Amino acid sequence: QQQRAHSVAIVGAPFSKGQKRRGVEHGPKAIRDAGLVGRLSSLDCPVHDFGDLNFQHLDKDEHFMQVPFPRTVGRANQLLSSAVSRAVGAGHTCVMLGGDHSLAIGSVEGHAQQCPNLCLIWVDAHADINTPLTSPSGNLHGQSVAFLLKELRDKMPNIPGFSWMKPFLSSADLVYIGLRDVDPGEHYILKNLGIQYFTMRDIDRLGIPRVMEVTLDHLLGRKQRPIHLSFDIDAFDPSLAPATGTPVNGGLTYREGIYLTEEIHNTGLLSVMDLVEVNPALGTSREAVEATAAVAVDVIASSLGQTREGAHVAFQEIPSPT
Ligand code: Z70
Ligand code: MN
Ligand code: MN
Ligand code: MN
Repeated sequence: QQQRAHSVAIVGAPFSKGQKRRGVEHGPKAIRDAGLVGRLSSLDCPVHDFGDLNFQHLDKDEHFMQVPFPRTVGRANQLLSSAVSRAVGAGHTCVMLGGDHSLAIGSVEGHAQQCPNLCLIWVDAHADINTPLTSPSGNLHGQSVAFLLKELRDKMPNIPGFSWMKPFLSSADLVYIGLRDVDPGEHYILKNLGIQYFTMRDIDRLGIPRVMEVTLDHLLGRKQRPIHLSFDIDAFDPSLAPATGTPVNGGLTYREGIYLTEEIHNTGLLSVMDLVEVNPALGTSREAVEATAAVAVDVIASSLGQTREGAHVAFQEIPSPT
């Protein structure tokens, strides 16, 4: 029942060029300042904080179609990919702190180098599956999944900065949870590829326990495989996580988010987790920023084994007064 906690590697990714608002590069610091390392250590996880990656902004980086900073985003993801691959290869469960959600390209790619049979759970208000030809904004954080999927290979132009990677994921190996702001092109892609997804309406109808049951059955069935959890903080309701670039009303409750991550922990298969889009510059107050970061720490801890029923890490017996 009680599994031995794996060691955890923390990789900070202070990067914001996948979208147009500044501040999300300070997400890793906000999440660490909210006590991440202490919380994971108290779960009996040996924690290795690899610190923050050092991303370069490339000077000559013209738009590609309407996509800004393609080479800068591509290079950042290449660097992140090798960091995640190294952490997983060393036997750690890896937690990537963003930064914007374009970082999932490198995080999932690096994970797949070590675990080619991984599956992906994308928890987000958004589907992030635009191609450069469907994207209304051009922003790469709204396109991450399109880079990963083999089924979209022929729909993706050659974007400068991304020649180092090839799509590797099948659409059957992906499930979305929490969607409520999906662009028309994205909706067409989801339906056309038959991707399994649960919108907030589905969660209203089924309840989060059933959603997790179907999600895990769809991805794992009878076969065990590593899980990549890509968690965009904007999946939560903005009342809980206001400090983010694109808040959308009607998101996950705190208890839905915790239940979701407890169920992922209980599989024993979580291998890499991204926690992205915490933007400390967008809170209306210091309290709003700290609340957002605290929720981020809570879902990371829950994914890695914190339980609401408590744990007897420090106890082998009930202390006697004598
Ligand atoms: C929109 C786009 C997005 C996050 C916004 C928004 C995408 N679908 N993702 N905020 N985290 O621009 O593609
Ligand atoms: Mn456990
Ligand atoms: Mn996202
Ligand atoms: Mn989002």
